[in-house]
Amino acid sequence: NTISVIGLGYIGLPTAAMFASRKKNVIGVDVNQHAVNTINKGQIHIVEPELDMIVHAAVSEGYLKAVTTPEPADAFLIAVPTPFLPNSNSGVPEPDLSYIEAAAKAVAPVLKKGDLVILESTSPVGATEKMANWLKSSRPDLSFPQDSGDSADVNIAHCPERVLPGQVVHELVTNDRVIGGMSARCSEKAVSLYKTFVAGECVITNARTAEMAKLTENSSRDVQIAFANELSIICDKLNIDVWELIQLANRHPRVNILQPGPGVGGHCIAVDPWFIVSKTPEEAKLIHTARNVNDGKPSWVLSKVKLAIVDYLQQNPDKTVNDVTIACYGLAFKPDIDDLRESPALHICKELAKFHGGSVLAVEPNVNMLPEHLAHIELVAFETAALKADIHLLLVDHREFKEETPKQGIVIDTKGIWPQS
Ligand code: SAJ
Repeated sequence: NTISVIGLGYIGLPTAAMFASRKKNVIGVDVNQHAVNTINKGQIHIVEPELDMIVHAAVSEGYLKAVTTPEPADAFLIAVPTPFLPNSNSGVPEPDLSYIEAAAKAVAPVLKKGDLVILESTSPVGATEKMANWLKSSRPDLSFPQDSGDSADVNIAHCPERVLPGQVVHELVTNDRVIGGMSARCSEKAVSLYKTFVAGECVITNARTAEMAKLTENSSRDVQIAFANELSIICDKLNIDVWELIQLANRHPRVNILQPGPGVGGHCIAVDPWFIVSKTPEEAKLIHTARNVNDGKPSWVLSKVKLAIVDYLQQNPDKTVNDVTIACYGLAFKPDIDDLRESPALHICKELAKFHGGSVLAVEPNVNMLPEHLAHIELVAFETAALKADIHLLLVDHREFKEETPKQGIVIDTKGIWPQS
């Protein structure tokens, strides 16, 4: 049996590699020629612990190859991005299904009777059915489950990925899987495919519920983080240490508040709730508000920095604003990773560099150099920033920052890891 994975990114490549590690023949497909070439050399183009070894073994043993155009297989897993379009007419970001549409149209010509097509990409409710319709319109000679149920020629399911970046290899095996078949037979076929490497339980539902389950998981986290972020703003006004407060409240046996921070980043939690809001804008009030609370947090942090600059100049009347050095500690979207994409910390640092006339330094122990478009931000060692800066802005609770504290200057700690002055 041959398995084809369409989209060799953060989810597709590890998934392809897991099947290959179980001695399945896997054809990975990606439109990015550089990614395809890198994988065929047994290397990886993304950062994920342990993945390099698994891909290297899979390619050198001949179980995994990468191509740019789909080839016939027995199962197709689609793991392409589903970004959102921020400037939609409704004012609410709308999901962009064009990558799924392109993947479906690329796979359609090689589909044959008995094949299984699984959508893994995080998708708005109804996307699996849309994908099924794109396949159907390209292949009128085959029958599909939206018309033929269990007797369809092609089986289709939605099985959303739920793995945590940084722990993908482990979580792919151990997490439970939600299997949303468009018919009972679709679900059964999908379960037996995933059982190749999934040790967690494969729980069967329908495609729409599976789509909503994934969106619900990430929206639940977003709403809970928004609660913590709102608390942090309230506590700041009331002169209460929010981290002490949360620790105290969490001693209650049925309370478990998450941690505030400079905002919510990453490619999932700040995106997926919009898929619910855009579908049901009237009903999704809390989910919508939570998104706004979390998206508003970086501006609140910036306003705190502006107040700190005023404070500093009052304490140092011989200085002007251009003499004030600000250091940002952490640029990644969460602790102990090097991923700077969709990062509120990076956004805050970039905004500071734009409006502040004095120097803005950045400390990011997980990267050696900044990409070219960030060349105006000076990357320095912790010791340099701690010594030089007048205002210290802690943005990410990286391991390294828990071990050292700046000894002078004004501290703004968005993660509550440095002792309060
Ligand atoms: N964050 C806080 N406070 C917290 C926890 C997180 O501010 O208490 C922030 C982080 O700093 C980060 C953002 O939230 O900026 C998201 O980080 P995360 O660790 O919560 O999640 P992701 O985006 O790395 O991965 C999530 C996971 N979903 C859930 O935990 C429900 C993962 O399992 C999903 O597979 C992934 O989204 C995805 O691909 O959808």
